[in-house]
Amino acid sequence: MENLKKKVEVLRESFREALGSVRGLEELEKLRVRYLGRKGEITLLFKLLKELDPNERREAGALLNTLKEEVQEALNLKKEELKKARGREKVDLTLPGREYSLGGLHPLTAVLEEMIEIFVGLGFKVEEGPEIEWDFYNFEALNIPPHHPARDMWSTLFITEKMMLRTHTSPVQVRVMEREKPPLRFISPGRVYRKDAFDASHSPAFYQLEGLYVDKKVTFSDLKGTLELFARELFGSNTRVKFVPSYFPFTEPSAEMSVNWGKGWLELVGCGMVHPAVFNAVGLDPDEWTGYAFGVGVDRVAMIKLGIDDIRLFYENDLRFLRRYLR
Ligand code: 2NM
Repeated sequence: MENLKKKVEVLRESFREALGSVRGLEELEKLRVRYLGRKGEITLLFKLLKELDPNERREAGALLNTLKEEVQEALNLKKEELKKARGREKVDLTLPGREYSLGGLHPLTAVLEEMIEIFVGLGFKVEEGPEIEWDFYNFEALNIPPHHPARDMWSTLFITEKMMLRTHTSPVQVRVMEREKPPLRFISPGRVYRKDAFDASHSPAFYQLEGLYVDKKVTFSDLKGTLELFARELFGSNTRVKFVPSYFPFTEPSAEMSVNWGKGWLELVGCGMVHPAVFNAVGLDPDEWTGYAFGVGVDRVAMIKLGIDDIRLFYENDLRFLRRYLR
């Protein structure tokens, strides 16, 4: 009996040790056979039971059963552990990577950035400002006093009597002129708002890029040269431009620049020499400073460049449309 107890202890120890060094399911199965198989070490001990006295046999049997259950339990646990580990390692390194979408620029953004790059290349800085503006910056400083009929040129979305959604990005230029000392050379791209219903050529929110150059002795020739260069960069080097007189309250003289496109001309850019009243409003002496300014509708340019005849395509965000113009 004492002999048997010792054997059980020895077996228990050797099993623990062997289990600890098992690395795979096949090794585990071998271990099971070695201890619990038909000729396993524990199975053989059971066969010794019948050589014991019946009263000792009961105690020894319980001892062996406990050992057997212990070993079985430990084997099961280890099996689960190994199965889990094998699942973790089941990675097929030859599979191609999972494709993930990087997305891309909205076609309007792409065209806007192209336009910005042209002016940056010409030495213009980029300035931004608020989309909700004071009457002073959106109108008054731009030589458009309250109740003046020129206000009807913009279908303004008012927030209060003195606050509105900006109808152009000119207020950004007023802010910069107010804040910084010339010479100034910058563009102000951004979103602007008008009280227009959506149709093929109108959107209540659209994009503008305006430019301003203030220095001593700026001439209309400087304006023409810069805008012609812009048109050729944007539409190709054999693009032709023409300037036709126009009217804006904030420039004098004012003009529209048209670009030849197909058989005809497209009015693309409004421009002119900064009106003395604008300089006065921002505290610059109109006898000392001169400047030119211009404004381009980004949506219009993008529609022409991409061959689109409905501005609403830019704002519906139909993925079939957006993907069509992904570059
Ligand atoms: C245009 C056309 C002509 C313009 C004028 C100014 C400022 F602030 F200098 F007075 N900013 N933008 C301007 C001039 C804008 O857009 C069609």
